Amino acid sequence: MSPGNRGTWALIFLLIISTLYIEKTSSSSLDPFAAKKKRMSDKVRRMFYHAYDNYMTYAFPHDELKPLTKSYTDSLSELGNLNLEHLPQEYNGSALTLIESLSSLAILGNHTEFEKAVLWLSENLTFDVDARINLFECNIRVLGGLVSAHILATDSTNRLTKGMYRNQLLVLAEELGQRFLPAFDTPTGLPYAWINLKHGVMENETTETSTSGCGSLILEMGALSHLTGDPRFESAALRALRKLWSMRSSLNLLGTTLDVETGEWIEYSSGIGAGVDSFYEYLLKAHLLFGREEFWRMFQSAYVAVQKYFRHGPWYHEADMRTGRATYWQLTSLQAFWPGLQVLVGDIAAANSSHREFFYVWQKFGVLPERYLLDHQMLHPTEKYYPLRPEFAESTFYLYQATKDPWYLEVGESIVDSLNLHTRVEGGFASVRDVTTMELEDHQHSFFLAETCKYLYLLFDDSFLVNQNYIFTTEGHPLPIKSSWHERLPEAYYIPTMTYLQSEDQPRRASAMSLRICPAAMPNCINNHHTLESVCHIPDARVDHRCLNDEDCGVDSTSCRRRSCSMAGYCGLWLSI
Ligand code: DMJ
Repeated sequence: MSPGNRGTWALIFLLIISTLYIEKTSSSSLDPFAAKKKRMSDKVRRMFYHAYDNYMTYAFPHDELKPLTKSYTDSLSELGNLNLEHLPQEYNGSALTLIESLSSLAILGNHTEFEKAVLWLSENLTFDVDARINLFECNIRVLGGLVSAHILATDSTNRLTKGMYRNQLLVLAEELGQRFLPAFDTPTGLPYAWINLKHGVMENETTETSTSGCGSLILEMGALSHLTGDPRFESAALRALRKLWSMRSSLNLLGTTLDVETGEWIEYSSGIGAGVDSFYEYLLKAHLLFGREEFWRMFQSAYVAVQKYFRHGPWYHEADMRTGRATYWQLTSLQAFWPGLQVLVGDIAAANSSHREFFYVWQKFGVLPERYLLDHQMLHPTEKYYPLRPEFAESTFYLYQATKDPWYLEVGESIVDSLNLHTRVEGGFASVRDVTTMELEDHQHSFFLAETCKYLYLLFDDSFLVNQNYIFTTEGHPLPIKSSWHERLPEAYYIPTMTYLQSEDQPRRASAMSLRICPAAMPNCINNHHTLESVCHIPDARVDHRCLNDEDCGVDSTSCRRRSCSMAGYCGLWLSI
């Protein structure tokens, strides 16, 4: 070996030794708890990149990855399109999974990939395509993904883009928002569920839509109006939401599907799952993001009605909006977001008890089945699938944020293990077709990158949340809470023991995750947030709790169950609902 070679080998040897030393000292300097969190966040990071890299290799710029065959699907026009009608001939995708990954890349601190993605999208993405898309899906995934990434790109603390950013994502978002507007041109203001991005509403288009379809547009479209100064997006979404709310029954319940031309309900039965879920979520989050009391009032009434008519212990069944009578007794995978929403509202005990039931079902099957029949204690015969949904991980993240109980980290670890065991394949992560056999399906949904991986990562590493308060859209895209977007920040947000920052965009710690949101009508909770009343509480008509009939009784604050009048004339939890 020549002296030159010897020198090179010595240098390589020294480098290896010092790298090993740095790794050893940096992980051993962490306490076991922090080391575990670090190990888990690294594991989730690797999951995200396994899904992302495979998408970029085999599917980009198409919409989603087919991980089993290492190919792609242009699925934007298929989302929500159960009958696969009017599929486009000339559509080659909109890089849906890349758009959905932007905010996750930002959270993982991957500036290079974020910047590359922004450049590609600004040079190549167009919405002038002859594709019929579902307004709700396109709004939460594409518009939400773009708007959130735009805000993150312009936030100097993230340093995501090195001076190359000239609002390209906002320009794209605005173009998309404009293409949404014709959908709202109905006598009721309720938008069509489907719109062709190039040609607008198609002839003979179905007039049927869902409650979540027209009631969960306000975050993305409202944010777009705030960012562009064009009020049309927010107005359209707000008009639809107000109309929808005006259609509630005297019990403050809504149905699941309706007609946008007539404003009549089609399906009167509803719950907190499919077709309705994000409607509730957006009432509360719109209040947090825009600070409007109107949203809070709607949410409060809607939430109380859910607790009163759908809740049965830790479970939620469905009920007829007109009578409040139970219709279907089912647990669905989508319902698992509810405990997370309850954390935002301060109902931690209720959130915890439902979350435990979902975990029980998760453990029973290894993942959450799409539908489980509570009354028969069996799986729904045709809905045995698990398409990598995020809702249970999402609630686990919120509950850990609120309680810091390490048990939720164990739940998170068990989710991560199950996903790796059952759904990880060489070409990405595949959906489960049947939870009883763990047979896989050739589809990696974009929300796996936008939500599932993101919530799991944030569960173990929440450093992204330290300097800024965010709400997460229903697709997991973060939007910062800025006082400049607030119509009026209600007093109920302010807790005197907190140290408030003074900058314009962050005048106070208004995080729904670190503080509990109190009903505005309950001033006590401002001073002592440990003795918060549950938001579902409705006092009995008389202070001595005497009654003539059930109508004189309210809702119990701890269990959120409706009290009824006993034969002796006292309000109490005598009968289960
Ligand atoms: C996501 O697209 C959103 O969370 C939506 O609100 C409903 N669920 C899917 C993922 O399960």
